[in-house]
Amino acid sequence: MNNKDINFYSQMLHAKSENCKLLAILLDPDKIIWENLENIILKINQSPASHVFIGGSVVENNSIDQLILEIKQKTTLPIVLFPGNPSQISDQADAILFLSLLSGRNPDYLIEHQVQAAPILKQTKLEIISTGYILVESGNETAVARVSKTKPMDRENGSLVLATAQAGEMLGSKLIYLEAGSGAKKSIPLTVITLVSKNIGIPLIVGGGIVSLQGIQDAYNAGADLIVIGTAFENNIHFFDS
Ligand code: 1GP
Repeated sequence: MNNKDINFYSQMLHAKSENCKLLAILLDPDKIIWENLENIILKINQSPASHVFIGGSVVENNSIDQLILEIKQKTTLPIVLFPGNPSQISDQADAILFLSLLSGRNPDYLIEHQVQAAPILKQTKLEIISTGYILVESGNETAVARVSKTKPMDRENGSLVLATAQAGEMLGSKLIYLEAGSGAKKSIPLTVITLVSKNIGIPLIVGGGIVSLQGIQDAYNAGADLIVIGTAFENNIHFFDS
């Protein structure tokens, strides 16, 4: 069966219940070199990726629709929007992470962008997945912190990260995304991944600063259901070759 016949959230629930791990490669439309796209997709098809995520904190070009159409011609992997703001919505994708930045206290990223996005999303066929998005301190200022003007959570304070994730679940989030930030020096502490995954009932996405295959394995072992790899693949499309 084509994996597009199964919706994204069902895949996430299945991954969590069956302990079969998922992997998303994140493509930032601003950073894609179009001449390389064919090779990039070829390498994605050869990799263990189960999904392609599309998005970025500041996507400045208007090429998301075109990028997705091009990608869809060359892969059957589901395409999930991971938008930095409502301008990054595209009906060409299969699903969208409808994010609320729960770690921050900036109302624009908690609810304002979502209000702006709702009427646009109503016009699309996208599968919409409410996602509690939690930014955790990672050793350097990341684009998410800069653009959202919010502080990341203390990486040593796992219980506060957990309480935030649980609040998200109680508010109706269907997924929790623990984010260290793209290009983070330090990825999410394994202890925090384990604490959160063991104490929420919804699937867990982990991303930011994972730069080795061992790092992926460690985050899976700690309890991540889906891992997002952006920078490591962007810098080296042979990242998954071994
Ligand atoms: C960023 O979690 C993703 O939102 C991926 O981060 O670019 O560090 O892999 P990296």
